[in-house]
Amino acid sequence: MAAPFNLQGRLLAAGKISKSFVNFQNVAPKSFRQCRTNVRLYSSRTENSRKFNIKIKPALRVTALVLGGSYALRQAISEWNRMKVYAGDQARPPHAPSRQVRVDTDHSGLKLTLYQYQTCPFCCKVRAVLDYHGFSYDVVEVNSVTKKELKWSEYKKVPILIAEVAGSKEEVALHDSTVVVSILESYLHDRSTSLQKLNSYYPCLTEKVGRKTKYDFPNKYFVMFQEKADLGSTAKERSEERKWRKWADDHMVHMLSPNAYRTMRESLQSFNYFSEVGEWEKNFSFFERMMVIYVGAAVMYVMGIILKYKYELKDDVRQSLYDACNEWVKAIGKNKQFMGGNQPNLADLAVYGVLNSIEGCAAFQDALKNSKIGPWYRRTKDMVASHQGANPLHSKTQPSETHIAQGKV
Ligand SMILES: N[C@@H](CCC(=O)N[C@@H](CS)C(=O)NCC(=O)O)C(=O)O
Repeated sequence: MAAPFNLQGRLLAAGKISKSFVNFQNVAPKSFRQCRTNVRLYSSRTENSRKFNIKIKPALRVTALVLGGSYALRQAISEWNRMKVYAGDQARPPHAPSRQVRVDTDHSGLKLTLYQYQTCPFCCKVRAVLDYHGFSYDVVEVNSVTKKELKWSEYKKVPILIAEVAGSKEEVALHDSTVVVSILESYLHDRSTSLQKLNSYYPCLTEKVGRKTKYDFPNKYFVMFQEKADLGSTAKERSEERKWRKWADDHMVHMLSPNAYRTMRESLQSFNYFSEVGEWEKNFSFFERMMVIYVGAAVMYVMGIILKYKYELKDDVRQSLYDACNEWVKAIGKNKQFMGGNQPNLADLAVYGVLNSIEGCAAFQDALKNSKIGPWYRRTKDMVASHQGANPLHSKTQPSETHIAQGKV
């Protein structure tokens, strides 16, 4: 076949450009013609309106001005309200907490409200950090079907943590479990930087994929701290901590669905467990609850199979779960209690949170029996339940006007 001699044809043949590029090139001149027509139309319209303008009566002008002005004002107010809603400000309606966690020794000065699903692994991660550090907080259980508790928020995922410095009346809505954890940790190390400021260090990139919005927070594994802050760990340890926090999100979490919903029977058992600990009886009507349990179990059984292939789990998905558990225990090493040494670090709490979400499922019991994770899991659970990380809340730098030379842990 003769080689095409136009440039487009050559590039296409050489694979340097795609067919869609060529298609775009082909429509471009048409759009350009359309564009020129539009310009002509526009200029004749402005010409007409100029003539009309000359004849317009003053009263008519005032009316137009008032109408136009009030329309603009209404638009501005609704835009302002929308922004307030997004910032999770006054527009967030009060929700009676489903549960309140109170820790006597909490001196953080923060009023926290967690919007969550009880057994969502990302929410469990956040609760692990809140409990370990001994924060008091309110929990608002979100109805996963109607999501009515999140109507005020543009971000429709859980967890969302609303944080308010006591007495300030200014609250900030923190999104994404990893960002929430990094912000809380940063705050514990330096209370001179406001939560709003800390939140601004984690910009959110959004991307529309079909009807869904994807969120990305490129900084999320970094804890922000002042240059001179003593974090009690080396840069290498912090890099290791980041690596395993990411592993918890990108690997361990993908073990959950194929294992918790491995068979229809297991899927139903898992959903009944979620219903029990999530107090669905309180949060759903009877029919909603039955629908979520039975339809949810069936849907998630199918999803479990899809996810098994997507994340390339072994034929026996349990084996992949055991492998992940053993990989984690191996990463901690024989001489350490936790990855963080004598105390759990954020990676310990992340892996713990993820596994904690399926604690009542058969998959978790099997993992305890057939992998080496048990002793570490129980140690971490004890540390979390007894708020062993609460001390930093008292010993942190007090709010001050000092420099902000934040770095990344
Ligand atoms: N990367 C997010 C993921 C959060 C997420 O996907 N949460 C799920 C619940 S487990 C959710 O809210 N999905 C949306 C829905 O239920 O409609 C995080 O770490 O917080």
